[in-house]
Amino acid sequence: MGRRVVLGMVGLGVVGVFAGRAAQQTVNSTVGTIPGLGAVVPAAGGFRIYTVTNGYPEMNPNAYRLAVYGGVNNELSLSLADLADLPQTQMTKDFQCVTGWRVDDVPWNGVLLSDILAAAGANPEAYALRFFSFDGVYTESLTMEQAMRPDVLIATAMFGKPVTREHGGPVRLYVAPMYGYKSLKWLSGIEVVNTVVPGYWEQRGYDIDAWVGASNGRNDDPIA
Ligand SMILES: Nc1nc2c(c(=O)[nH]1)N[C@H]1C(S)=C(S)[C@@H](COP(=O)(O)O)O[C@H]1N2
Ligand SMILES: [Mo]
Repeated sequence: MGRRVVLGMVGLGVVGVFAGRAAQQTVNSTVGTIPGLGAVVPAAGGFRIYTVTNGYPEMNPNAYRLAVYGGVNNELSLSLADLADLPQTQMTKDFQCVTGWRVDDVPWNGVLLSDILAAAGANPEAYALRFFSFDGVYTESLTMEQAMRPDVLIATAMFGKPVTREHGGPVRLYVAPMYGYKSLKWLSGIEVVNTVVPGYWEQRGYDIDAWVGASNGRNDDPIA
């Protein structure tokens, strides 16, 4: 296993708070104007089920692999059993879509993204990450600094049960302090890269740094 990734968190705070306020203003003026969401299906607990493809991709849990590659010492291809062997993290946190709906107090389980990056021996100098979905279309991005936060999870369970197919199972990303579009479903790959490549909605005008604003009643201080 690779060395632990150690990154300083200093310097995120002020920029994060400021960007959060700016993003909130953008959000207020864009609610209800997201194109291409298609059929939005209501689900348990107030979630809406989103997909930018025609449906929900299917994955045999035994065949599932999470690829971790790019700027790493050890490329990984993690089965669900491999993920279960890594340190497990639980957190109960809200989920909020940029369009306005929100689900309070969702219990999440999985592996911290930082623990996966440590297992891969990710280059701590690398600036960013790209995330890929086995739906073949959706992508996301985080900076390395964001990815190392203790509230960014590779989620294998929601509400105490394996992540369902419509919620992005068997494995999805959960970025607690940011709007739901950062929480990519049907996760298949994580690439360690040197520049941020904007994700699916970010290429369509949404903020790359999607901090949920304090004005929405959240407590997730970007400084964390
Ligand atoms: N692959 C994929 N991931 C995705 C999306 C999507 O359409 N496809 N929608 C995003 C958006 S905008 C939100 S709000 C959440 C919704 O999660 P849910 O469908 O589990 O409620 O998933 C995010 N991740
Ligand atoms: Mo969303």
